[in-house]
Amino acid sequence: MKQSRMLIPTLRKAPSDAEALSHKMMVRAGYIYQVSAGIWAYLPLAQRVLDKINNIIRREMDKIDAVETTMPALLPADLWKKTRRYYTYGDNLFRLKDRRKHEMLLGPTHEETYTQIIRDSIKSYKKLPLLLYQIQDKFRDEDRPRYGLLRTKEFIMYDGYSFTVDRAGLDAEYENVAKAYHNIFDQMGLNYKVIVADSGTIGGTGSQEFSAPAKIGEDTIVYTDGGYAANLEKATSKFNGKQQIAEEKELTKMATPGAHSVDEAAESLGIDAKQILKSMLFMATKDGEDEPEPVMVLMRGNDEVNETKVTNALDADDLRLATDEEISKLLNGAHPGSLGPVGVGKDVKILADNYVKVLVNMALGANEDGYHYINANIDRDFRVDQFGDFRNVQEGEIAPDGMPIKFTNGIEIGHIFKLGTLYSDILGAQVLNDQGRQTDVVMGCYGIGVSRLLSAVVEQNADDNGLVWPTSIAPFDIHVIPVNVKKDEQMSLANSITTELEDAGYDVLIDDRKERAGVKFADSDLIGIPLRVTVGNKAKDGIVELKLRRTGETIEVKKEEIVNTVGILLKQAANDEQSVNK
Ligand code: 9G3
Repeated sequence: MKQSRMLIPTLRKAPSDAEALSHKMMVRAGYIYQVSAGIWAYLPLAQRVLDKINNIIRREMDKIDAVETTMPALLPADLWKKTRRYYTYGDNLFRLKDRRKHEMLLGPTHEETYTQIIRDSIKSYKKLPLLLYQIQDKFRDEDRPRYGLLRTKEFIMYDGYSFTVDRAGLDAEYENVAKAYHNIFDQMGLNYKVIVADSGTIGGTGSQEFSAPAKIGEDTIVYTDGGYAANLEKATSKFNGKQQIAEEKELTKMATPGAHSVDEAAESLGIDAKQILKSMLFMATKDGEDEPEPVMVLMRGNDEVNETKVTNALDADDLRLATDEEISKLLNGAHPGSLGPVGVGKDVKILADNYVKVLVNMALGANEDGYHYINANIDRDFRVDQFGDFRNVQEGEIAPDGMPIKFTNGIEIGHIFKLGTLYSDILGAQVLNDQGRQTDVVMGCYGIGVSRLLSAVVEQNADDNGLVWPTSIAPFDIHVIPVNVKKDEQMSLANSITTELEDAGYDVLIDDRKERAGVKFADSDLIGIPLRVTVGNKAKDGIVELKLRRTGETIEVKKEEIVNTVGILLKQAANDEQSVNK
């Protein structure tokens, strides 16, 4: 392929608003172009990487009898109203109307659509199991799109759906897909962790998240060297609270002028933050109930609340902090900085983290600005409706596998779910089973963030000079660079090498542009093709230079040895990339 015919608008500098390495480098290397906030165009080099990733996915899907489809992105709202997701997904859902004012939406995922097709097409268990998938744009109106392709309003997703007559069938498909995911990510040379994830709003039971460690990742992965891994929403640690032994002292109201944070209160009262109870007021909404329910959550002063754990404990759809007005109304004039459970009426549900249970003589907000109580005790001075694990685990605590907890950030690249009959029940997808009885089809759903994968690979592989692609998904295998296109011996050797390598089955990009050598080499480093063949002033002796992008390793070879040497170097590079996961 001639570089003079490619569109690769490389830049010397990254866009000023780019923070993530992958955002900076993929824009600078001319792979992607931002059309608008969260809306990106894939330029020719990114297109080629996407094609290679998709072909790896298709190969692995073929192996597990998954069959490819393509669903419409433009969907009628009615099934989404039936599953109520038209309402529960709020502003994230792109809604629109057609010319006849019919309510439509742009698909953020396709459970409803696939279930509808199965409902209308499959009536007998004999036609199951089925494993369907697509690789297609999804639309989610992200509030804060950022980090290039990592969080966008339109993105490419692989989404697969399994349909079986029973749970055992689902377990089998789920295992096949999980294995296929390992093969896909291993072939891409990705470093990733499989974490027991919170199945969150998709419902169903059981799910696994595939997360690629990266500084910029928005997921916090909790892991140990013993193999435990979970995302922060799910992570738990061995309870190590010790029951405090002290007689209950008299509840006393103390003036703590200007103390609004835990530390200020601890300072003002001269006690340890661990003895201070942090109280937060949330408003929880369950789909269908229009009135949010006020919930106070109590936590040790040095702990952080995990809102997903609270949301799951309440079986709520949405949870948010109460506004100052709501706080004032519900806790008669209380100030957000000195909330507490003492005197709080039954109209506010009170949850407390397990570590609160063992505390005695606590200090906490008096629901009055500038005042706190000391020596507050559970049952005597305030009620707790429900204890539970509502806190974020902290580094160093002991994980369920007995090892100390470590944190890292990760990019969610895949997520697989056991849905059960959630959607087939609501939408009426049933089959006659082998007993002649109607039964809801059992489903699983499986996702890979395909466009997000580009960023994950870049985050894990780029260096200061630009992108470094694993050989399995590089846009080209080899970058042939005639240093001076005006010199016949260089251009003709470069062309013959290109033809020879293409005939040997390699994807070759030849930089035939009339550019200075410095520009060509800088662009070549940016683009990140794994192996470069430089045809310079030794062309007249039939000698060229090979250079591996990842290691910078350079060797000179005679033109007769090129195909052979290239084969050895690329095979070695591929092996090195696979070992990252072993
Ligand atoms: C929505 C919007 C955003 C969403 C969803 C629905 C995430 C939604 C979860 C899933 C579950 C699986 C099939 C492939 C694998 C993931 N964000 N999810 O359902 F309407 Cl606006 O997408 N779907």
